[in-house]
Amino acid sequence: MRNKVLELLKKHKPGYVSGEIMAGELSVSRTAVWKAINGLQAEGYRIEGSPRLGYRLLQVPDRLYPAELVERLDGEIIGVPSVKIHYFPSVESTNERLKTMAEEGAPEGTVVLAEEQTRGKGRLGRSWSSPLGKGIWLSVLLKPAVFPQETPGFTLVAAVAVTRALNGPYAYLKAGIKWPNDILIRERKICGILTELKAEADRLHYLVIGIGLNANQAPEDFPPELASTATSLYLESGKKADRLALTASVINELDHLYTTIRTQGTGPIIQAWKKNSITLERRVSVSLPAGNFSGTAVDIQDDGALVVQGDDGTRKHFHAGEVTLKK
Ligand code: BT5
Repeated sequence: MRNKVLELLKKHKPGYVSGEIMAGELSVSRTAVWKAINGLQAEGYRIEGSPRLGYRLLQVPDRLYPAELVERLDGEIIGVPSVKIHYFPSVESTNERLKTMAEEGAPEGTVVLAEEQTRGKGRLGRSWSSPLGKGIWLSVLLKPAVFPQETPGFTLVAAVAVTRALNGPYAYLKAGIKWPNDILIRERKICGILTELKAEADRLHYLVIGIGLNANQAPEDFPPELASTATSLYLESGKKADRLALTASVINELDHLYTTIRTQGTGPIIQAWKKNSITLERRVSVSLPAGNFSGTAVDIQDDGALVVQGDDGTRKHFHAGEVTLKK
């Protein structure tokens, strides 16, 4: 009932539709329509009621409701059909939740979305700040038929997908990828990606790709220690970001690139990654457990490794590590 009433309101948007007409079309009582309208208003839909004209939908809420999202999806695997999208007002970590679901047999393309994470995770046990309603905290389950060694390519896919989604409405902000998968604007982090996997030596069971994208944080929404290193689309553009539209375009881009990597391999992904990279041709320092290595980032290989040419001319390949961009 809720969905059907919403559908009718959307069909008539921006105009009114009377309670009587809705009741007639849905073969229910006007009270039932009125109850559904009340329910939608409680969910945050702004619906205006006029005694003479009926109801009209003014605004969908700033929530990542699957029913809203699915209207904007055009892929084939990720979040399609909509039963694969799982929405939570609050979770500890969307990655953790999705890993549990994967263990219980969730299908490829399952998506977990949350308005808030109470224990959002970064890499290596670090934490990810995920305040309520301010960002896009999302995880996607993939089960590509590849060897575990091939998984870095899929992390690159996620980084390219996010930059492409940003480059639609926010091309002027020039978001770029810092190896391996941070997305920065004006050298401040706007998005982080955490890929987790379950595998045996020669078989990948599944990949959980977690994406944290800062959308509408104001300065006070960041913990003090991130004040000078993190940013949000709101801070960069001065306008409130449309989280629904952005989430849909991240998922759509991911879906398209996932098809690309499976049918054409990593070649086109690496090309796209290089195009959006802010790491190549920069002076970098790579920190490793054994110490730091400084030089110029010269290339990224098909397996995702970063090639750095040291000051003495030697070239080193990095499959993991932390990169600092130097001025
Ligand atoms: C990452 O780790 O950048 C991966 C972050 C992945 C977050 C997503 S959200 C959905 C999914 N569910 C999860 O639980 N996680 C994923 P790393 O490269 O280790 O960076 C972590 C560091 O970034 C922290 O130590 C902070 O310095 C900084 N940081 C934390 N929260 C941030 C934020 N919201 N924006 C920018 N920087 C942040």
